[in-house]
Amino acid sequence: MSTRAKKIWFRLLWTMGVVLGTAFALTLPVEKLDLPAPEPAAEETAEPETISFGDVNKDGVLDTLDVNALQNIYLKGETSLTEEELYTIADINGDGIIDTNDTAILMSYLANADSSTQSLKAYAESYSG
Ligand SMILES: [Ca+2]
Ligand SMILES: [Ca+2]
Repeated sequence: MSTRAKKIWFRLLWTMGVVLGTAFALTLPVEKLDLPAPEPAAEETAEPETISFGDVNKDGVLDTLDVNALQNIYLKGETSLTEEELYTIADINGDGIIDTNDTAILMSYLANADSSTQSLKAYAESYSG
């Protein structure tokens, strides 16, 4: 290897060393920085959904519109609910099928139950036709 080649080679290594050394030095202070803890996420201020079970049209109220919406599911296949919601919201008797039995319970609940003291879910569980 000629002297000239050695010089070039040395210079190349030296440059790499400087670059790597600088890069390494730059990473150190960042790691040592005492970063403040991230702000805790803001508390959810949205109102919790009080009515969801049986609120098939999702307007926050249990009424005959939900009976209609329920009927639309099995009569027309129309609903704004996702498949998951169908079975958590619209399957009133929890048998895995959306049908007239669910409408019957919902209608009976609207006609007979005191919604301030009894939830639709509790009513459906005690409903025997
Ligand atoms: Ca509703
Ligand atoms: Ca059902």
